[in-house]
Amino acid sequence: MAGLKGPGLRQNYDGSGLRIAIVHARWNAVIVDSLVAGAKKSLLSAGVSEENIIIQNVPGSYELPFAVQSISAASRIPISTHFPTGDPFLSDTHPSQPPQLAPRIPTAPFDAVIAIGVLIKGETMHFEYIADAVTHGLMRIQLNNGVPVIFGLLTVLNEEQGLERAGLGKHGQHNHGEDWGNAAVELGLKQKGWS
Ligand code: DLZ
Repeated sequence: MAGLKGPGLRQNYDGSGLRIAIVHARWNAVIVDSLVAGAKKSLLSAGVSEENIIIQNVPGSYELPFAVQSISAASRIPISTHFPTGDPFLSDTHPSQPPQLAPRIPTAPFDAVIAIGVLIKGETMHFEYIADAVTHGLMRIQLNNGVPVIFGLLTVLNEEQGLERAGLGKHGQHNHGEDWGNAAVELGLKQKGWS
């Protein structure tokens, strides 16, 4: 039975035709790494293949919108328009493109992007400003590009709250990253067509 909170009963979506990017911040790495692992686990169990899960990282949560924008905007343009011989990020040898000109962010299309970061409240207003900017930035990016962005930003008051939501706490809460992986598969499929 579904609980009062959470996304309700899990739907069985087939993610085998999807390509999903996970972009995560490196701040609060123990919590973030567990959330990323949870998201990846859900993607794999929905049938997304390992090679179609691309994981990128940025220093902190404030950098998430820029990275997600780079990936999402490129997702609207076929790879062949950028690079006639394929995606240089994913291949070691790329005859038509000098390595120094190859983009550092993968350009192949993604059906959804999961943005993951953990903001822990401190003694200043820093937390509020970053949480607000990142939240609005990610929403704007998904609406502008038409590529779903899954909101994996935890905004917690202390480390314990973060650990709980990453499945690492004393109270045995589940790993929210798993929900985000499921949401990416569902929205990735719905982005392709609402039937
Ligand atoms: C600076 C900072 C602080 C104080 N706290 C966090 C945090 O809790 N979580 C997080 O993801 N990032 C934090 N950062 C880093 C900023 O997000 C950002 O990387 C820097 O301000 C550089 O733009």
